[in-house]
This record gives sequence, structure tokens and C-alpha cells, in this order.
Amino acid sequence: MSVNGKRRLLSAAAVGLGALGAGELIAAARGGSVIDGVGRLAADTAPVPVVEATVAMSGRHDKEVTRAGVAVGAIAATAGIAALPERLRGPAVAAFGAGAAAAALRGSTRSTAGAFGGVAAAGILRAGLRRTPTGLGGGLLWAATGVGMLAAAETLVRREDRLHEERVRRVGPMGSHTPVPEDGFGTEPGLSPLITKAGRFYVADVNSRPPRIDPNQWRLSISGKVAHPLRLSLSDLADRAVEFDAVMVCVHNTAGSGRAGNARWLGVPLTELFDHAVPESGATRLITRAVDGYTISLPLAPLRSGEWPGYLVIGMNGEPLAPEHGFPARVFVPGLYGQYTGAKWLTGLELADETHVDYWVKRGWPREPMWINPHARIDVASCASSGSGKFTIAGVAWAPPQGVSAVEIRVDETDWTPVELGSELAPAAWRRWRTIADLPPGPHTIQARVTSRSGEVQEGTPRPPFPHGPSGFHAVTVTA
Ligand SMILES: Nc1nc2c(c(=O)[nH]1)N[C@H]1C(S)=C(S)[C@@H](COP(=O)(O)O)O[C@H]1N2
Ligand SMILES: [Mo]
Repeated sequence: MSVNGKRRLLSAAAVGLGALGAGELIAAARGGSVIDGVGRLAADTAPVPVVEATVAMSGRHDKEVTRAGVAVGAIAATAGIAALPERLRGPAVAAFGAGAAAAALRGSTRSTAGAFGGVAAAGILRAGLRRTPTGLGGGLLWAATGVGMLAAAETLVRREDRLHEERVRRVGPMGSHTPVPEDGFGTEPGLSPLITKAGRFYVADVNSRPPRIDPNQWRLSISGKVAHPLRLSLSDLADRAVEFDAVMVCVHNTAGSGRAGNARWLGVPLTELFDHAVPESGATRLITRAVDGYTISLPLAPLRSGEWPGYLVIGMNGEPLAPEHGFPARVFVPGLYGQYTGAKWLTGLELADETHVDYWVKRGWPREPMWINPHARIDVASCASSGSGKFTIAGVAWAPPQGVSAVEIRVDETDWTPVELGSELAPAAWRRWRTIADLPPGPHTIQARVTSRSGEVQEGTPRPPFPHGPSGFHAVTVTA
């Protein structure tokens, strides 16, 4: 490509950035986002291998990576449009704007503000491409304006998020605030606390940003095949809620990763809701529906009998659920992977037959809820006293709902040796463990494994999350 050609593409990309920034700011001023609409479209339609690769690559930053990917894609597409013959550019820009608007208007997350921003961005793009800046200065001005407007849009969104967080806090405490019992380990530098604070708890869902739900307007409907449909407010639910401790684990939590957290939850046992609503004979499935259009359905029989103790959760660690963790309510069945445990940001519970197909099941994930594979994570592997080969090895392990009966480590794939366990908060919660290993000089690989109270020993063969959940030992290397 000629130097001029390259410069033209760069200028066009700068115009693209400017137009995107303007569209995003216009959308944000009305409480929406062009980028988030396209990001959600990508999350809803990407083939499973693409989703899996994105999650694996971006770790806990999948939302940021998706947003950045959308922005880079839009800018690259602008350069592509500029390379088209003049007569095709107008239709291409129009198609681009229509696509962004359609993405914003899709499904239950539809946003007219996002659509408006998309159309505005296309208009600005068309005007900008007609007179693509030729000099360096013109291009830089477009780009700088674009970056500035993206930053301004982000500021607006953050302000709305803060206002929402305040509204959530005003709901008041959700839980007894009785101190969490000590497990005997105190605070070990680097070792996960017994309870994960909301701000440190992993966040996983299909949205770019958490939906904002007004607690005063919100009602939970219990409908479908029930004798007594119900509509319950947050305070109706709070009156019947109990506390329980449990670990929540994402099905994408591969060996040693951080997509797991342990919390003290406040929730209404689902059995109690069923007692009031009275499922009819044709009801075999509980569908949990959310404002983001996500659904998870669970078999009714084990939930109704209490064999699977499920909860309608409204509090986490003494507070209302944080917006990103599903405020005002979510369903949680301890022991099931997050993807199968129930939806955040609930709108309703529907009792139904077997015909409904869930969000991820449409994309090829197994239909039936999946139980969490027991896992031991190594948080700490550090020299206990300098100059010696003594290493503190410590971490957390879980095997919900049965609980952890043993954790072992092995050095360089030799024999497994048991470690000391902290006392158990609850069988469904994670349990901390620790040991001192005396290591000869040189590099060593340390692995950990857990055994559940039902005798299930953690599977060591590495396996990716799709389709049956990840397995494999967490391993760390140290040099003594
Ligand atoms: N409405 C809704 N609920 C959802 C999801 C979602 O995308 N939308 N993701 C599920 C997944 S995959 C997980 S792992 C858990 C994560 O809950 P957390 O973000 O509070 O950790 O929420 C589940 N509930
Ligand atoms: Mo997940």
C-alpha cells in the first residue's frame, strides 16, 4: 500500500474513533450505550469456541475486553469503509449505523438511547468520511475528540452507577451482622479471607454493565403452573429470609483461577415460596427469569423436596446484593455452577413443563444443572523463614454441597500428604487449608487436591470448562 493509502486509512480510523466517541456520549447522555449494545449482541451470538477463548484469554476482565473489542472493531470497520469506492461508502455507513441501532434495540436489554447513539455516530461518520482529514493535525483532532468523548461517556455512566449504588444502600442492611466465626487461621498474607467482600467477588454475566433495578418498583412474580400466583416485594422477602454460607463458582473457574467466591448469603428457601404458590401437577421445571433476558431452569422435584436446598437470595455479607451481583434478587442453589445456579436480577420465577430452553443450552451447553467439581486452590507458596527450605503453602478448597473432608499437597508429583484444615464454616462454603513444606534446594512444583465428604477425590486430568466443567490440579512452582 502506498504511503498515501496508509495515511488515508489512518485518517479514516481517526474519524471512526471520533464518530464512535460522539455516538457513545450522545447515548450516555440518555442513559444508554452503543458499545454495550453491540457487546451484548456479540455475547449472545458468538459461537461457543469464541466465547470460551475470550473468557480464557481475558480472565476476570472479559467485560473490558469485549468493550475494547467492539470499539476496535468499529474503528477498523471505518477504515474498511473508507477503502471502498465512493458510491459504496454511503450505503456501508448507513448499514453500519442501522446495525448498531438494531443491536441496541434487541431483546430485553433494548435501549432507544443506544440506538439513537448508533444512528448519530453513523451520521457523523458519513460527514467525516466525506472530508477525511489529510494532515496529521486533522486526524489527531478527530482521534483526541473521540477519546475525550468516550471518557466523558464513561464518567456519565459511572455517575449513574454511583447514584444507583446509593439507592441500593438505602434499602438498608440485609442480614444479621453476627460475626463470621474464625476458622483458626487468622490472616495469613496472601491467603483468601474466609468471606469474600462484594467488591472482590468475581462477576460473570452476559452484560457489559449491571442492569439498574429500582427496588421500589420491583416485584418478584411467581407464576406459570401454580395454584396461587404471587407478587412479592423486597420487604415481603426480607421477612422470610435466613442466612447461609456458601461458595459460588463459575464453570469457567479453571485450576487456580479467581472465578470463585465465598459469602454469607441471605435468602428465602425456595421450598417456602413453593408452599405458598403451590405448583400444579404439570409443573416439572423452575425457570428463573432476569431483566437481561437470561434464563436458567432447574428441575422442580429436588428443589421442592429440599433435596437441593435452593434460595431466593436478596443479601450478601449483610448488605443488599450489589448491582453487579444481581440486585435486588437472584436464585442460588449451593453446589451448582454459577451458570446453572439461577439468574441474577430476577424478574420472576415461572413453574413450567420441560419445553423451555435456557440461554446457554441454546448455545450447546448441557441442559441439566451441573455440580461443581471439587477443587483446591493454592493462594500462598512462600518461604516461611528466610534462608531455610521451609515454605508456607496455603489456600482454599471447596466441594459443595457435601463439604471438604481432606486437602493434600504433593511436591514434584511424589506422594500426596495431608495438610491442616481450618474449621468448617458450612459444608457448602469453602474451607481454608495450610501446611509447611520442607523443600530441598532447587525448583519445585507443588500441587493440591481436595477430597469431598462423600469421598470424591478431585480429578487431576486437565479438562477445559466446556462442556462438563473444568478439572485438573492447581500447580505452582517455587524455588527453594
Ligand atoms: N441474569 C443473569 N444471571 C446470571 C448470569 C447472567 O449472565 N445473567 N450469569 C451466571 C453465571 S455464568 C455466573 S458464574 C453467576 C455469577 O454470579 P456473580 O457475578 O455474582 O459472581 O451468575 C449467573 N447468573
Ligand atoms: Mo459463569
